[in-house]
Amino acid sequence: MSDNESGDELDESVAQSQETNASQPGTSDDSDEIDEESKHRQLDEVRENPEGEDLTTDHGVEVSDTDNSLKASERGPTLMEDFHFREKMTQFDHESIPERVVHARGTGAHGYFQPYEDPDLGEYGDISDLTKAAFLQDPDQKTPVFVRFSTVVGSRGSADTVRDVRGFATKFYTEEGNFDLVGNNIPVFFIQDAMEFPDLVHAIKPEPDDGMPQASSAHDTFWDFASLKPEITHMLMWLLSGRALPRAYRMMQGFGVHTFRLVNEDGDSVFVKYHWTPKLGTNQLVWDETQTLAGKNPDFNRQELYDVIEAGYEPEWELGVQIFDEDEAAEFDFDVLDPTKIVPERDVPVRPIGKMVLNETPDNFFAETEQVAFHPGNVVPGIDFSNDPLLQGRLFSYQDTQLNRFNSANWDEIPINRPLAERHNNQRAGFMRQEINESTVSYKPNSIGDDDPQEVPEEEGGYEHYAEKIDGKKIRNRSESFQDHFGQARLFWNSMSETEQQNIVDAAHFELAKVDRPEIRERIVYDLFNNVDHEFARRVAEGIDVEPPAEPGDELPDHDAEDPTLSMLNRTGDSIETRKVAVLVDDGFDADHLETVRSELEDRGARVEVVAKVLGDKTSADGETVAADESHSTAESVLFDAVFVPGGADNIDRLREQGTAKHFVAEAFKHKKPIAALGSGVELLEAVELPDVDLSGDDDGVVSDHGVVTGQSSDDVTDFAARFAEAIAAHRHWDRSEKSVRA
Ligand code: HDE
Repeated sequence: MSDNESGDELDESVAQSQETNASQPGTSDDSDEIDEESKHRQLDEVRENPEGEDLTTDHGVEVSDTDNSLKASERGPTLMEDFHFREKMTQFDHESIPERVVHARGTGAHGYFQPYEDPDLGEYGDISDLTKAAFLQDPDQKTPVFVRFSTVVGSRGSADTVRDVRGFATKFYTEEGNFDLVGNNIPVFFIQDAMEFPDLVHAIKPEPDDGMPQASSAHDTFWDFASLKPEITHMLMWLLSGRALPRAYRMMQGFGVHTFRLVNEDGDSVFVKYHWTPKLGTNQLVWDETQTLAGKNPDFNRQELYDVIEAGYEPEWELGVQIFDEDEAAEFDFDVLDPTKIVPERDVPVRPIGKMVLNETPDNFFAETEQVAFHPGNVVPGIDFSNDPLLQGRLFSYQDTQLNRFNSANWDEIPINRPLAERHNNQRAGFMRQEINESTVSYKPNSIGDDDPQEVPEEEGGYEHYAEKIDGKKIRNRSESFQDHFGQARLFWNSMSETEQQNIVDAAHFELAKVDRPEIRERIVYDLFNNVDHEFARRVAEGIDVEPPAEPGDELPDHDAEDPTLSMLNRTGDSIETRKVAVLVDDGFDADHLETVRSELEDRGARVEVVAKVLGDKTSADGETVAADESHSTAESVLFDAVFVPGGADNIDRLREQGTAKHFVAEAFKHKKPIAALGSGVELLEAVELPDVDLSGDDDGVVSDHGVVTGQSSDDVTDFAARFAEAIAAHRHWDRSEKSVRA
């Protein structure tokens, strides 16, 4: 029996549940106002919790034995009449649904969106002059959201830390209906027209003959396609950069990619580009680290999202908009309808309008994360589309793909997809229809039902498409204004720091070295990269057995423009909140070192874990005990952002004998992570022989060199911890590039 339904209360509970269904979901408290909790209240109506309950069939019959099928005699065949067996097995046989054709692997979280507080900020905050969208107006209103982050290429069970674009899809449950902002963490796309999407995806997915490689672009068919599609070049630059290796979902930007429209009460429209900016900075993993992580914890990004939210942190992004009108758009040297282009922030700054906070993980992965279905066509009054041919194609594809995933047009009735806004129309039927629609008629016009439900005039909230004037010939072509394929790829390259440029070259070496056919590698170097930057093309060529081009490409853009906002190293942020720090200990450690550094880092929001060779209590030099959170068999440096070695002579004698402890430090060093050691802890660093690093902290007070922070036991441990925190905030210490040790 479910929660409050004991047998003799049945009549009443049926009546109650009918009443609940009749009122609109999420508003069963009789209020029309949407608040942060509205979606949770709506979901509460379908929650089931087996705690303390009896086992039943799907039809509510209590089950006496769920381990043995019903047989004709003790050792005889199973009987067809065993309804419990049939139901259990049928449910099992049908419990998988098709995975998403792209973005199959993902994870999600609940939260809210809130417009910024101060309308007096003028240029910032208040955008009521630009859009009438209700959820963007009131700084006191929190609109519930569900966000799903994803990789694109890999299948549902693939690793999180592959080189790939990340999806960043947000469903806003607004009072005017659902608005889905289905974006990515990279602001441009591979292709310019939706017609090319099946070809792109076929090329990048595992090759059709052998189904390999999984979740990777590093293979012949992708680079073959790329080499024949110069429009892809700008996207390739982003894909080869650290953007494709995010440290965490909470540390990546998001972009709407396309140009959209905002429309105000008067029907005036401006163009808009959406930006999500993470509060914790935009940070990446190191390539070698991503590969190790894919084995050590293929769920790394998913796990982290759950870990931090469940530990009480609330990942936050700022929503910003770039606004420009048609006249301004006409002045740009690219077409704003071309999704392979950004609107550079140096030309149109991003204007912050609100924040999104994620604060709750799903209760059920399938019901929420797997079944959430996004559709860029879900817009609310005040938000409209542009004619970007990629966006236009998406407006068809997402609805269509949900039919494939859910086998029914009623996917919008599934709890996670259900709007909080009221829904009334003449759609009545189809597979898995949930609603019981009460009226006699299901058509319009009708006289029997007073012609309800009624259309709503635009002034009263009815959605009206922006009345854009269109005048032209029906034509299948690619606009001339979409033909500059290298200008912004060059802008991106020029805007990178030397470290980032080197990372791009290294990534290209890996990707293209995986391409067997030399002619494909050549085309990439000569037809694409040599039109971005001649030196870049030569550097790539040298690593992949291609003759470096002697001359720059014919289409090399005639500019050296830069935009510092494009460099991730300008966006690392200065917070160490949610960074994960390992403390390596064994018996005999210095408890003051551990506790002071731990509390200093935790005060700044970091997560600190004690790592020892084996699990169990470790005893300090003074006889205090601390429990190891992880052992060397489960915790590797790749699972942490930084490592600290406290002093204690016995502690270090023991750690020095542990290959795994030395490996931990060496690997962290190789991955450019902050490392800190106090007092005799420095001896472990010496034992690892970190190249070219000043470890003199044990003589000269606290020293921080290339992200390695060392100090003497007599130093102010608080000050030492502050220096370590600075090194952690810097995230990765790229100046170690030439100094890596082989872990
Ligand atoms: Fe998607 N895309 N896409 N895409 N996309 C899907 O829809 C598609 C594009 C994006 O977490 C699919 O429900 C076409 C750009 C995200 O559930 C599918 C084209 C951007 C997600 C589909 C694009 C995206 C998807 C697969 C080119 C960034 C995951 C399953 C015309 C602005 C949503 C599904 C989630 C998912 C089609 C291009 C983002 C097949 C045809 C550009 C974040 O409908």
